[in-house]
Amino acid sequence: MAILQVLHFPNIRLRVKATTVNKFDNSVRKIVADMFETMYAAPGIGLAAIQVNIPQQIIVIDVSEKQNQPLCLINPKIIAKEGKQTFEEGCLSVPDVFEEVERAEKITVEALNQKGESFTLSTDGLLAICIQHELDHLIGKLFIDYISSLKRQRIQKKLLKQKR
Ligand code: GNR
Ligand code: NI
Repeated sequence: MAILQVLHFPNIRLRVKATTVNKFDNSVRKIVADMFETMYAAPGIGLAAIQVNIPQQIIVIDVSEKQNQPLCLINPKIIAKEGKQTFEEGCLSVPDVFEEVERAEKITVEALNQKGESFTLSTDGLLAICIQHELDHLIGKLFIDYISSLKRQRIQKKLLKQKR
């Protein structure tokens, strides 16, 4: 296993669209294992492969307090949404920035697990927020895209300054 480097905004690699996974071989298992290790080490409650420069539709999540409920979603699709909730979100790719984002309250998502088996999950609360945040990553979208462009520009300035 290995801890992978997480890309930071405004890296353009965070803006690519992930491709679907068609083969469930050792290389996918290795990516998933490394992503879990990277997410737990960060620590974070979710990670999309895009964030570690792997543009494939792979997500790992664990919103449990004890960080002992790993969830892997491959080629995920939201098939139902209901209601609205607002939460102050953060992102490993936008360090030290927290902003309120409005998302669906309840969702139903269809995905494949690491073995390539299909499953459906209906959920709400933080898990629903996290899944929606991660699905956005798969289409090159970040939570700061929901805030004003002025605020986003300020964040970009700050992060570029830190990088030097
Ligand atoms: O660790 C994370 N915390 C978090 C908090 C509120 C809303 C979403 C998240 S996901 C984030 C990890 C991450 O960047 N995943 O892409
Ligand atoms: Ni994120």
